[in-house]
Amino acid sequence: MVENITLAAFLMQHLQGEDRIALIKMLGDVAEASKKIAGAIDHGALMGNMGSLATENVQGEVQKALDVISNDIFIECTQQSGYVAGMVSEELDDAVEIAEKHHINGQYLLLFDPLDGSSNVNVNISVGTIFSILKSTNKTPALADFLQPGSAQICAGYALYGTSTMLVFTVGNGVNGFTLDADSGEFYLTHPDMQIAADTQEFAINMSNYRFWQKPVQRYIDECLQGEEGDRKKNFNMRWVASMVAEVHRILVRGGVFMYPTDAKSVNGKLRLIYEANPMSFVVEQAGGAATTGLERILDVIPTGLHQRVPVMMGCKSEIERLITYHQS
Ligand code: P6P
Repeated sequence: MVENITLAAFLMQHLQGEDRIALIKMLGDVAEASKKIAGAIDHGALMGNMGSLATENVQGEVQKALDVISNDIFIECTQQSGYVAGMVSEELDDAVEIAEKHHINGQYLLLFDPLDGSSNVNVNISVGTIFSILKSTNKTPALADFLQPGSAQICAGYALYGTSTMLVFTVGNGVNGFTLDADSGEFYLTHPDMQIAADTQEFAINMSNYRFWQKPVQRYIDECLQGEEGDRKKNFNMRWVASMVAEVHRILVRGGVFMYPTDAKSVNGKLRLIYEANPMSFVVEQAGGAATTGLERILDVIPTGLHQRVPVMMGCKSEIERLITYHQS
């Protein structure tokens, strides 16, 4: 804990600019939502909420009970801030429009994945919530307002429901992490100014897709596996949690790269651009890392659909630069 600095105190002391009051309110609401989602997960098995529903989301993925519960909690906690004009959720086909009378103070957009990695909840592995905040030029947002490139984000971050519950976010001047004290219900600054290590010996990728990858990715992984006998002349370690939030958090804390690239099964990869890749890319870049599709900076991609997917490689800048070079040759 850093000098007992609560989230609220940090926001009051550090946020500046025209969006200051809006972000203080919205981040407070996101923190409240993450506390309630953490509680729902903790009690999931006790409440019989660990199973799957008969429904599928827009991605065609079977929804877990906690997917829907987390989605409802997030919307309930954030829709009445007076600043949010619209929302996009991984769990909902269309954008949620907030009546103008409920956001007289501004028109911000909240894009989120309420429970990323939810297939892990019933095996008790860390999951998370990912969120992104944009500004709309229209009091009643149109589809185009949600389809801004990631470089337009004013705030992004995640809640991690792991061995402890954390909230990690950026507003464009660095990344800070807060840990929930369950006894008091307060988030405390525990990870100030998070920075991704300049070098790494750790990569995260689902190796079972090896045969489907394009050559540049196969080359990169082959060299990691060849270790000190190969061109890299150093040994690598591998991790795969199947929970993007947990992987990215590990990379912020101890370095590494996270990869969900194009593969022959899914030409645009698996991860969604506007509420997974963009917010995590903003955080990673603000922590001194890099994030690419292999062909372009993720934050420069112009979205064409609310749920479009994009290839993702992010983390230690030198490793991402190597991957970009391999994709160019
Ligand atoms: P696979 C979770 O479903 C997710 O969207 C990410 O959090 C995670 O990194 C990835 O998919 C896991 O995918 O194919 O290994 O199950």
